[in-house]
Amino acid sequence: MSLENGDPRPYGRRAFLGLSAAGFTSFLWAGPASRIFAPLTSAFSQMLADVLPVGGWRIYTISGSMPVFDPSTWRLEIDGLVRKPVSLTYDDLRKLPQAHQTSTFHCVTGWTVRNVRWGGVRFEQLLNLCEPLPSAHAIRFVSLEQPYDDSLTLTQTRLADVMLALDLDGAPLSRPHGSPARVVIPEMYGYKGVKWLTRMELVAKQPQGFWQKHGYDQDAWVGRSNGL
Ligand SMILES: Nc1nc2c(c(=O)[nH]1)N[C@H]1C(S)=C(S)[C@@H](COP(=O)(O)O)O[C@H]1N2
Ligand SMILES: [Mo]
Repeated sequence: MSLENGDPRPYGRRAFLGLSAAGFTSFLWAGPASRIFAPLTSAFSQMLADVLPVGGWRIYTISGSMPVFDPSTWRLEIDGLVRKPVSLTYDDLRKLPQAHQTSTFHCVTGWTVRNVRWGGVRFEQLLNLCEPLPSAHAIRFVSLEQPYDDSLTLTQTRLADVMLALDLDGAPLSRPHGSPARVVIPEMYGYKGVKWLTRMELVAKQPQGFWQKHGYDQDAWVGRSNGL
């Protein structure tokens, strides 16, 4: 998008890391080494990640802190353009039909994790509960980590391998990976996958999400968006 507009700013890996270094600090929390090395700038943690055994994942936050999941207070609010706003507990989500898949994860900065095993709930289940109004066109996903948000069209949430993940590689999501719930859309870059999800707002028009405000494409198709 930026290239078509003749905008010379270098989006993609360099700009992403540049923004992080400028203030959106990304920490490497995954391994024991994180206790020693955090806080670090994103660029440096990325270098370390290339040599440390963290299973291919780089743990990203925009705030440098990670929300804590408390099952007694956590809720997933589904509201906006719906007939029935709902407020779901973690148990409520677990009682819905659970789906499983293995897919590849791509971050726009260039790293990939293959054969990720996700478990969780298809969005169809959640849409059945809240009954979107005809005017609803997209879902805005809001993180407990403010101000991180992003959105998908309803059509995108109905792709066969898109889900609200609760499990990663056979275990409930860990805190660094976004416990208790994160959005998964393997066809798009990882920034569309909001971690520490707490709210789904049904909207008529897709708003600019956190990374869109910094120049990244709304549709983050792997290999086709301006991340390259
Ligand atoms: N709340 C929140 N969600 C987020 C991010 C973030 O910084 N904060 N980073 C996104 C990006 S750019 C990527 S690549 C993935 C990284 O997932 P991981 O931290 O589990 O490796 O989370 C996505 N979801
Ligand atoms: Mo990313």
